[in-house]
Amino acid sequence: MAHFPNTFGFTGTLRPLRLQGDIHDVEIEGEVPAGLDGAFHRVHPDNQFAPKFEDDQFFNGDGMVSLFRVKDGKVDFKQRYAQTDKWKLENKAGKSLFGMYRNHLTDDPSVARQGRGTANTNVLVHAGKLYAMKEDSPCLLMDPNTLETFGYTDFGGKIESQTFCAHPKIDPATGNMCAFSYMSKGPMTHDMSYMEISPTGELLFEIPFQNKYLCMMHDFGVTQDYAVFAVMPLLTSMERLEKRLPYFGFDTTKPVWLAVLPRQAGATAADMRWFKAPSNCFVGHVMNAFNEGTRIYFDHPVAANNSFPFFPDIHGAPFDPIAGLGYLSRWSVDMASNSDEFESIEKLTNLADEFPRIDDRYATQAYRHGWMLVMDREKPYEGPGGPFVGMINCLAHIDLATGKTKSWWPGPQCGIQEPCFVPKSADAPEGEGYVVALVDNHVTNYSELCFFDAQHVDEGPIARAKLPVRIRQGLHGNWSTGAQLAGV
Ligand code: V55
Ligand code: FE
Repeated sequence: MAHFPNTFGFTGTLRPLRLQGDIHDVEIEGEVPAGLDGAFHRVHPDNQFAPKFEDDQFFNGDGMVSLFRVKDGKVDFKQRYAQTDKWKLENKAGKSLFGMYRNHLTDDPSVARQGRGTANTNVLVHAGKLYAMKEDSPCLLMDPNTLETFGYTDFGGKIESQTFCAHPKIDPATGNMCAFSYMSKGPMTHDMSYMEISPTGELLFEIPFQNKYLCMMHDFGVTQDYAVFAVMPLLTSMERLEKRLPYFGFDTTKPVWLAVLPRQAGATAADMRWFKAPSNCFVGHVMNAFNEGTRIYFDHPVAANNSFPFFPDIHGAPFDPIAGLGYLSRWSVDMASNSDEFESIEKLTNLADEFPRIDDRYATQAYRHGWMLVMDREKPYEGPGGPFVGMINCLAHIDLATGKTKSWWPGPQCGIQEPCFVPKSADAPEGEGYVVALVDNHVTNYSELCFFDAQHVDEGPIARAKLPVRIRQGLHGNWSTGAQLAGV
């Protein structure tokens, strides 16, 4: 019998969904562009069974993958669990066996030393497979069309790292997947690596290096010539696990670094440069990065202090929701400089934002268009709220050439999930196309996959695929074309 905890991580907007199923030809309002042929995959954490610990993190839920297949103006919906090793062991037992978020000390002895990965953070089609990713474990492969799970990959036995990030980038120039790992040699190791995977899914090279300190390494930047890592003190330690503290805690007294590694098969840790940020801060998801010669630009929301209330200050400071708001900023460093100082820091918007996205055909390159979710505290909210939900309430487009933003608010009952840009055609100019995003009504409990004209999001959706359920708050997702789905 399932009894989920009566805590805010499992009730209200964060009530588990756990629904696997199919809806053929979802009800549409408006018109889905007839020329669109592809799929939007996205994922959210959704515990298969009630958690062993009432205060467990939202981030520990089993990956639930949604697929919106778009073709001929129609949308088919499919949702399945990522069947990780953890999911299979627990499915067999009929209950949770693994304990708290990333704390193996809290696991049932029957699953000692078994993989704890949940594949709950990002899903992306590459080399004909759906890569389902969680940063503490290897990359899980699924069928992009059926959502059947194949299992973890070691890229043909070649990968040294035991983990794989949840934020790889595809370099449009080579088609390579650029990725990294942290705690690569197991929990609490300082080892990291940068790697590239070919368009056919072969590991091309892997460059090991050591991190400055043991912290969350969630996202990174890739330019044509460099891989860029923002290192911030969202720290962890064995001691925290032993004390059953939240896995990460934020330290406002430690420096923030930007580490830059040349993207070459022969590069080593000795080629890496470490630039010191002028002050402690919280770095969010990466919008894009690019370089002009040795000068590197790295765009991402930056907050004055910790953005994660569930990973508290290690010195006991109370969470500050205002200081935790991030603002898209451009950091610049120069590999030709002899100092470890930044060249410049530029705040690109006054909108508090997160979940930045681009036209991915411009990943690693100079670019003009960005999309992001905005936290507009002036807007009213009528739902029950919770971590991430209720506060993220607008979708915005930013034109980085002019600094102008356009935004759309779905109303007081709704939240929005991460947007994803879809080009109008393979050779359309940058930013010409659509943006898809799930809009969740926290009062009626229905979600809609909304389609926007990418540069006119302020005009509201041009079409809505209306689900008869509300999809739980998720993390990340990506668009793939009909050709990619066919494995071409
Ligand atoms: C994040 C999400 C995670 C995680 C670590 O948003 C960082 C950041 C869904 O899980 O494990
Ligand atoms: Fe993320």
